[in-house]
Amino acid sequence: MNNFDLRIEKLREKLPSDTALLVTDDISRRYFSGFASSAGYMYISKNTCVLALDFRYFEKAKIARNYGKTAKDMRIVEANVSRKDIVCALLAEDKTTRLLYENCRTTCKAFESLKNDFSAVAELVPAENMIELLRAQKDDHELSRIVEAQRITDLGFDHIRRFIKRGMTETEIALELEFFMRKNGASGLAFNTICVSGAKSSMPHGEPDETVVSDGFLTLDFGARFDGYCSDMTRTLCVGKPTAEMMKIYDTVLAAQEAAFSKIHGGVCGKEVDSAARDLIYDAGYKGCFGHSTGHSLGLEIHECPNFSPREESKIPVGAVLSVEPGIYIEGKCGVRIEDIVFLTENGYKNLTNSTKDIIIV
Ligand SMILES: [Mn+2]
Repeated sequence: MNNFDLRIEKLREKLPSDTALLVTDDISRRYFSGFASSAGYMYISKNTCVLALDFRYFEKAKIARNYGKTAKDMRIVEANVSRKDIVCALLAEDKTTRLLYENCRTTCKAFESLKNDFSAVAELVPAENMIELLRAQKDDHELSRIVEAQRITDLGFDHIRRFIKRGMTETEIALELEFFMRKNGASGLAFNTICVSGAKSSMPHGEPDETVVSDGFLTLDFGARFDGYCSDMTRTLCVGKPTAEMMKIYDTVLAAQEAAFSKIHGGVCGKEVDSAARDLIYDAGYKGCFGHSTGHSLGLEIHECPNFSPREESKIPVGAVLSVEPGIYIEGKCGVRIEDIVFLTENGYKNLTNSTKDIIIV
């Protein structure tokens, strides 16, 4: 049994005996099968696991399985007849009439197609967040990929902090960072790089453009992708000498991150971590200047559940990987965000980000 087989086994523990799951989402399918494709589906029941792929992926998947890169206890079939025919035959074999579907990841149109295909033979049951709950706890295979993605990201920061000069454009800096990470092993980006300077740093999700970098903060929020897994980090640098007010903002964000860290351990309630950071920022006089959550889970997707947010009532499990990214944003003026990613353990956490947080003055 490899990691993918174990994920399928964990899912089976949650599946009622008379129920099968139809996995249609690209990410969910990759999570259980180990194979990435832009189309296809999986049928998983207590006794059966089938991955159906079209001609474009069939040969590639067979090779991947021969190299041990996919689940072993899984049949790979070529989808050369309709999904309806293949899945109805599997349902009949299993004598199952309840089919779970990914209601959180199904469009209205795709749901119509599910109804057309299966409502005559099975009851369609929403899976709700069953898969997402499993994905919240990363296994060693996943953790090693996130660690490697973050290693490349840290390397990228070490490079770019020396590269940045007054007079460059934001786009120029973002491109250099992205090219460097690709050259150093990233298979792609986890998300579009944020590189915002001066007054634009007040926009948490501002985009790099032809703005020329001059005096003020410069926020870089970026991440490499490695074998499908994301990393995520933010550092705010200062171009020119920071004013006393700028240093106060920077130090407050740093202290807020420390306050969040002090609460983190496996089983902590998500909103408890958020309020540690948020209260510190508000108490320092920046109420209304921190309008996003303190952190989010990440893995195959850059934003996963659960979160460190004011609305997160659930307990964050051991094995979860989340960002810790408080910020202060003063509209029209400036902004600071500092972000690391952490792996939750029984008694605390391990910080997976290794870059310095001392203010860097360019
Ligand atoms: Mn983030």
